[in-house]
Amino acid sequence: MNSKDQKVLVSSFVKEVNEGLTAFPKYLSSKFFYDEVGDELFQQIMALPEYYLTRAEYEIFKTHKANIIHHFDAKNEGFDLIELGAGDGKKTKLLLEELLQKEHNFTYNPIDISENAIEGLVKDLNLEMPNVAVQGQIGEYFEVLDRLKQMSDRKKVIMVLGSNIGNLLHPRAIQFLKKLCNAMHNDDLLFMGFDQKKHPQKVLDAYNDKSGVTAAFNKNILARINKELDANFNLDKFIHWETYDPESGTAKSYLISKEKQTVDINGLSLQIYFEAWESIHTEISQKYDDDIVKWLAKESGLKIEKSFSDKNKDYKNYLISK
Ligand code: AVJ
Repeated sequence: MNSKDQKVLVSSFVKEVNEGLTAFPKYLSSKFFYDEVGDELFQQIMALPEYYLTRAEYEIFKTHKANIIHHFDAKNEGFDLIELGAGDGKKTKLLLEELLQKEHNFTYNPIDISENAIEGLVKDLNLEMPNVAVQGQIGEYFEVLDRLKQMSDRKKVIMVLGSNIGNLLHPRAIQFLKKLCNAMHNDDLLFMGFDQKKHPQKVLDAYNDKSGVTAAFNKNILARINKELDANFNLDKFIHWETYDPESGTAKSYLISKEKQTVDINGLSLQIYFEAWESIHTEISQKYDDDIVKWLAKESGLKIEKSFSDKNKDYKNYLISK
């Protein structure tokens, strides 16, 4: 990552940790989960029996890859595939393989907030698929969008997989989609994953697995503050807590202080007080249905062209146009 990107990310971490932990009620942004340890824990989450999302999307790609990539490049004129929040790219590789096999002319541009993830993915692809033109970028969604417009004037297909959009509450999701719409030309496409509403227990289990990986993932944000901002959070003094509201479709993660305590964040010259059972809100994972996705699209000047679902109907990918 170039040093400017690095500085932007570091300063947003400092600023937002400061803001979130001095606010009432306290919060931290889930985008800060993904350092090296967080990336590794998220890999473990994707392999958990309870975390159905990754497998569902993988199944959709396996089953419908020919149809999906046909839509990406229906005119066979070539295009740039841009992926926001690419992570390890495991599911995307299914599509890349298919694109290669059908001899489409394309480039792949993965973008992620984690430098570690992007470096790994680019290295990986250069080895496994040397014929794919890959260009990785580090950045946050909203900031990267401003760069999108200036990219080539070929057709663009922008992917946001894994239900990553679920980290945004609807008003922010609409802001994000509007920006995407604004960066798109008429022929460009969005291809997005939206986790669907389902039995509330299944959602709760996915975010509160028996083996405690998700708890460790959530608490890692405190470990990261300890490391990067010279703080002394005792992780054993917090519990991971998950809620799901079937009416709004919003799953929320919290860290809850088991006792009254004080934490020093030396890097911010800050002392944080916790009452017993006070919470830090760390993540939302929104669940959707067709009506909600349709509404989000309409509010953002977009329309749904097609959707693909897994057999269980747990998860859907939507092709969206301007
Ligand atoms: C990567 C944001 C889609 O919300 O399902 C997994 C992250 N958090 N377990 C999700 C996550 C806890 C994940 N996203």
